[in-house]
Amino acid sequence: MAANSGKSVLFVCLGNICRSPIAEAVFRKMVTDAGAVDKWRIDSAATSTYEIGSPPDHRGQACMKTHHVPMSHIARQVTKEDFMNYEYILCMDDSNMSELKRKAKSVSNCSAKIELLGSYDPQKHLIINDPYYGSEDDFEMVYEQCVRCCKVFLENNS
Ligand code: 6LJ
Repeated sequence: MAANSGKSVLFVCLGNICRSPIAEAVFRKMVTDAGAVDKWRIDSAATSTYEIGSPPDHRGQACMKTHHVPMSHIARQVTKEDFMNYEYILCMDDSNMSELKRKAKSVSNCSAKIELLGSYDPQKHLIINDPYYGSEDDFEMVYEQCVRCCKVFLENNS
């Protein structure tokens, strides 16, 4: 096998500008620091079309700068191919989950495991709430949840 030994994860939220690009960036940094970045395909996407083509929310960018986590992404919507090409699709809330399950029904060979990222939280905070109408503190909370969950997800897949 060449650069990629087959591990893959797609992080998904409503617009792909707040939560999922943070999760993607946090996970990529962890995997990079663990020396395993070549083993993984990592991306993020939206259930909606709301922000296709947009960079991450400026509050999330500020939060990532504070924590020295590189983040570079342009929002895109999930595709049918994503359901066949990713081993894991990790989403943030119940609304994301129902949208993904609904979309997966129109894919004949959906092999992805669709799960809540929060299901990996050792502190059992299951839902990662949409901070779009929230404050900087809400983005900080998203970041901290992503760190806890991504750490366990990576441990489970190492
Ligand atoms: C169709 C009607 C909605 C949101 C977001 C919320 C709203 C967002 C957003 C997350 C990421 C045309 C588009 C909702 C990016 C954009 C404003 C409305 C977009 C919603 C409900 C509760 C809490 C947050 N919707 N954009 N327009 N989250």
